[in-house]
Amino acid sequence: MVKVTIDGITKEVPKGYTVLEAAHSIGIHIPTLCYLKDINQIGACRVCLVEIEGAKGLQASCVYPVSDGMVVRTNSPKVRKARKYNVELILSAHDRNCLTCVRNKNCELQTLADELNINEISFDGENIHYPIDDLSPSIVRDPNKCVLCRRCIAACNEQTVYAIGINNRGFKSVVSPVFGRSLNESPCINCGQCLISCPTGALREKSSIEKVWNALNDPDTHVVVQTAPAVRAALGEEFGYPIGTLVTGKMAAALRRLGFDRIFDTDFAADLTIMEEGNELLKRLKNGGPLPLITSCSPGWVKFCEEYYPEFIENLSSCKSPHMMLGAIIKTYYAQKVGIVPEKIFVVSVMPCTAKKYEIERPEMTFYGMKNVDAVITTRELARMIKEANINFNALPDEDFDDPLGESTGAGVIFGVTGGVMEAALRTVADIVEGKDLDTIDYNEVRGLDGVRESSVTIDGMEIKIAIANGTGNARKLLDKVKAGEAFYHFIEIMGCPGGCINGGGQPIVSSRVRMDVDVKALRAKAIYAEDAGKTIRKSHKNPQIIKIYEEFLKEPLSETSHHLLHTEYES
Ligand code: HC1
Repeated sequence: MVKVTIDGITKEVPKGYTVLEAAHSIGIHIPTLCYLKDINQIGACRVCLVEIEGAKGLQASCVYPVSDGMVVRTNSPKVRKARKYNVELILSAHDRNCLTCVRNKNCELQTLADELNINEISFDGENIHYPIDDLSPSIVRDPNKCVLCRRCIAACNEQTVYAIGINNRGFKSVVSPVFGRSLNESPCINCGQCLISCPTGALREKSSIEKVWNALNDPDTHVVVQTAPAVRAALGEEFGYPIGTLVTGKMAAALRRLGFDRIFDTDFAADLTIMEEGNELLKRLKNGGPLPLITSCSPGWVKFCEEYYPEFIENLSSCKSPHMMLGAIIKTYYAQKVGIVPEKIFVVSVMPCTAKKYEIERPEMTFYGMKNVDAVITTRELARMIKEANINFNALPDEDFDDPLGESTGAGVIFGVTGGVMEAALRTVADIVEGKDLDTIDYNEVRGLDGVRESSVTIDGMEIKIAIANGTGNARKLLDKVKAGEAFYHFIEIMGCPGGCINGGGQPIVSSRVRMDVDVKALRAKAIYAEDAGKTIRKSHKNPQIIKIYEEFLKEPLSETSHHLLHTEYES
């Protein structure tokens, strides 16, 4: 520990802390812009400047280490003037169309300008107008709103994708893929981790809101919506609920008020995935491979695999992701039940993920020439639609999903957090192999938020080696070990985003300041496990509607119908 005095308060703080962390730990707020805890700590924006006795000039507190006896001033006239000057300079080159910006009221630059009492901008700025890159199916890049903080670059590097960097020099500096290309021409995996790291509106999702309104407004179209497991654990944040509040019932009610004809749950299809993928695992174990079986429900991860680890493509599960499965089931099984031709059905998926927008456009994601899913909106876009429709979300009653594809188990909901697919699969595979309803439901060995987790479970005397990676940076570490022959697993779960879908690129954006205090992933994960624990049925194969759909339609896991509707192939 070292003793520091900040703004007259003397305290002991851990050695190795930065001045920013030390100030924060004693309740003194220093404004920041480029700083993002654990991701970007580079002192580039000069907003967190402080005066340090004995140091030459003002120092960036986010990178300056504390030392014993240090005396710091975070709020002197000199500091305030420098901060204001620096933010004014940033604003002078910024597209200030705040009222129509997707980040209006959730923009860290806007908050800074307000907190620093900036009423006018003393500089003209360069005002170079850059073209907007909207060619990616997932992410729109608007360099006119970029503050060059590099948080997006750090997040992308953390994913080991390296799709973007700084190009050009001086006033012409711009964050973009190499040679100023479009994101669509880069190795971007569409995960959106850049987007949820951006303090402004320089990165946003490609909106499908209009497309969904058009479908809802068409009396000849039967519009069916499904919601991913992780959405319910985060949507409430857009309406002022604390992080980690479950709003499953209000979400279903809001979707009904928006005019969707049926409200189904992707969790049902997560149960269906377990039936198919669990049996695929058993088949591969019996036939000797290819092993490891690697999950394929995260489209960001699948793209990463194709781009960087094509030798593992044969290991990917042939199962389509749950929402794609549900799309196919809605347009066949459900369509037959309600007597509507599939061409008249429009399926909307509400996802915590920007890569799902790309996934639905993949040629592999069709069946009998039809698209599985017609539109994907993110959690944030759903919140915008609810606000646009003037629905008082907080006053809504809790309502249920519709039958028959709204019924799900605890196993389905835990898909939303890293380790969840593995745990759900184990709950079912263990019962199948042992031929009984086992008491084991919670597999605590696969839970947690560590980037890579390895374990083994013994089922009916057979040891199954398993591993879990979340975030493609961690997937890389794990796969490199497998490639080098340093590790062997039968079954691997990989999710493209750190923490899994709860932290997907389509989830509500939490400011850098809040992220200093709160483990967003842990709180949302807790909500997901709470929903699981509260379910009466917690194993996928016990879902009555899953049993029924196999009896009435699919016949058995890995059947011919399953093969046509629920499985796909990836080419190397
Ligand atoms: Fe996911 Fe999935 S859990 S991919 O991780 O398998 O996005 O939430 O919907 O499809 O079920 C995401 C979440 C989601 C699918 C499921």
